[in-house]
Amino acid sequence: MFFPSACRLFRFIVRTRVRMSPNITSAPTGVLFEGETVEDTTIVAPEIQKEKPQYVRQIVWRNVIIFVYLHLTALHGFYRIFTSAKLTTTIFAFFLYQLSGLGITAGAHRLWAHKSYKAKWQLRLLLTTFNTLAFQDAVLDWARDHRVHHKYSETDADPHNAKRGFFFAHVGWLLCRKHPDVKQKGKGIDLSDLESDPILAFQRKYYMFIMPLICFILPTVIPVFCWDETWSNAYLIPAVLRYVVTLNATWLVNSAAHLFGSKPYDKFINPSENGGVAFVALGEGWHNYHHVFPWDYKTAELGNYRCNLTTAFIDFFAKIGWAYDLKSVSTDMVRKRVERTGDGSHEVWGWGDKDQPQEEREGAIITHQKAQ
Ligand code: ST9
Ligand code: ZN
Ligand code: ZN
Repeated sequence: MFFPSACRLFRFIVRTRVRMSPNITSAPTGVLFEGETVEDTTIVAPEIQKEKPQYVRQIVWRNVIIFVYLHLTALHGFYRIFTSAKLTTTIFAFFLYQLSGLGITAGAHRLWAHKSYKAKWQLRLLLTTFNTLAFQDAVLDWARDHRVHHKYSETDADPHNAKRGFFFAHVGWLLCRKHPDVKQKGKGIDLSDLESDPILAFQRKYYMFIMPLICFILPTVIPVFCWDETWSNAYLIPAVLRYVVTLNATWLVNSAAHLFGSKPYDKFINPSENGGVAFVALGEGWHNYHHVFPWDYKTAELGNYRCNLTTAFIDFFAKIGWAYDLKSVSTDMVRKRVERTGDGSHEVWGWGDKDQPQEEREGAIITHQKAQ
């Protein structure tokens, strides 16, 4: 038979060439010959195993201490609201919460991380100031993590992977070193658009000077000099309490809005529609929609500003020309997606929606009907 003898000849040639090679080692080739068996299957795998180091959670105790301190101090501030602080101080703190929130929602999130609209330098400067007031690290770092979050959602490469539980997604991810996958996958994310913005480069370069000034010093000094508040109340309420509230409102988007709520647009993903989170996070709780259409500047399908102050803010600046190229999703595109992957909880989008009740169709008044 030609075929077996040809095989034997080929094997002989290969083995002879191998023996003759000056660089040959005894390392296994992984190629099996007739009659050979593999005794230990793991022998071909070590190189592959070495590539992916085993992840061991490493707690950053410095961050644990700082966040515990901040939260306890914020509680003290909350107590002072009802005991000794002036009403103006509390109103001021609330106002700063809205401004710092907009620095995250309209700035870091919708403008920079998602490019869902464009902004003139005046608005970018304003948003960078608000963003620094929020102290969630430089926009460049925030947007890098957030782009990774969207691209690798609910995997080890997601910085606040909600599959690791509510606490990890909420704050735990800031208390330990990142999973190596976050850094590895993050390296593939294009940030050239943000790196070329001089305002963002300035913010990152001088962050450790401007952040303490805008986030803590000014909110403390203004109430003392403008309406005679005490130093401690000014520090505890508009500086620390306001900062901690804004942080938790933001973190709820990663925790609660990734775990609780309906999924009218895509039932196969974790992010959900959560009205409570949308309320505290200035319109960022409509998270099922947002993960399906991350480039919509409204981060929601809502046509109104209820629970979406950020959209009102962007629309206002679009009116005066500082915001432009606002991107949003057409009703038809939404409808198709709802029909394809929604969980059935989507509100009726209009006439003919599959969820429109029959009695509504029959009872509707249709005027000016076309003559038969
Ligand atoms: C904060 C952020 O709270 C909150 C963000 C929440 C996002 C929510 C999004 C939801 C939607 C929007 C809703 C808005 C709602 C707003 C409502 C408002 C009312 N890719 O990070 P390091 C590399 S911040 C590629 O130190 P460690 C890179 O080389 C609070 N590479 O990692 C980097 O060096 P460099 C205040 C990456 O050592 C190097 O690794 N801030 C990536 O594992 C080291 O990076 C804090 O408390 C990546 N994605 O440490 C600080 N990441 O930067 C907390 C890293 O020079 N953070 N690399 O290029 C830390 O202390 C540390 O980051 C750590 C990890 C301990 C957590
Ligand atoms: Zn998310
Ligand atoms: Zn997003």
